[in-house]
Amino acid sequence: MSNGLPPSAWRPLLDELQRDVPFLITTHANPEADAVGASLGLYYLLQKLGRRARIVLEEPLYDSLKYLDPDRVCRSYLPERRLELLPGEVHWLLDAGYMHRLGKLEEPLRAHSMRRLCLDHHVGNGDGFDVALIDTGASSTGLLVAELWDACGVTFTLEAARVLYSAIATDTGWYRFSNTDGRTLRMAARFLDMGVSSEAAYGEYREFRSWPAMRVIVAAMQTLAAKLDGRLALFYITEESIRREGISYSELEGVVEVPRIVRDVEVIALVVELSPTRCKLNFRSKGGVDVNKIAGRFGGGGHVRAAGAKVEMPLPQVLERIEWEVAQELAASHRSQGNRSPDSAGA
Ligand SMILES: [Mn+2]
Repeated sequence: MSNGLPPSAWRPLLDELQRDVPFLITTHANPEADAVGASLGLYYLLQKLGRRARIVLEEPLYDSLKYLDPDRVCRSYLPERRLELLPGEVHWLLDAGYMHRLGKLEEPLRAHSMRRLCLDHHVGNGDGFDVALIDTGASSTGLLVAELWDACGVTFTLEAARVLYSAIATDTGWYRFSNTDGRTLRMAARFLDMGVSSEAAYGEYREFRSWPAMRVIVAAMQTLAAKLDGRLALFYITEESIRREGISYSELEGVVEVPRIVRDVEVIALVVELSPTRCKLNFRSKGGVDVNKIAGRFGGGGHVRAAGAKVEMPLPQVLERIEWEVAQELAASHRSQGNRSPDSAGA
């Protein structure tokens, strides 16, 4: 049974918290609920410790995540591109181990020499940070922030419990993915015991869409094609359908997950047409295929099981290219696993 890191692992970060300096909390570009929830969880902890802290995101918080931040703590660097640092301010990066994951916020932060801390659960070397605590065994950064509360000996507030519960739940696919372990569930149980509502958290995360968004989703489902013997689920959303229904992109969050329910699907690709020459790609993997690699060939990236990219290419061309790239990757992954006999592939 693992309850996480040994107490000594927290020492360097606890030492940082001894100093009365302001903290600038940041996370990766396009932040999801773990990135935002962990940032807020850390913000509330620093507040409780009597430290000055603020959160600056690259872009304004997505509409779909505003429920996490009722006090409107999160600020954004874009669109004004202004960032004035406080004397002695310490930079704390969450849910990413590389400065380049900050997107457009990287440059202004690199322009200043400041103390840099990193707390993350991704594979990454944490290079260039004065203190980097990277635990790839943690299901989420939210869990690590929660464990930091414990390491500080501070009792959770309800507002912190709420955001950390959502952070952890999101990164574990609401306790379905392979990173769901006892360490994670024991922490989640404490939040539920405090009065966090699992039902409300899920409702805010997923059940927030409008009927116009549902119509766009229905149109998208009608494009869903079983490619490569049904192992690739490929579908798209046209710019025209988004414009006609007048919805925001944040309402399309999670639509890529829908084809997961098909048994034979190994890779899911959803293409969102942004303009006649520009598309956004979303990839998911259910099995052995590394979609981070596939997204990389389109100039994007992410994780092994979830990745994305933006490309300057018309929709029909993107669809063709995706099928080709996924075919290569499926062939490579099955060669290396040797888990599929030629006749089980089906026709
Ligand atoms: Mn995360």
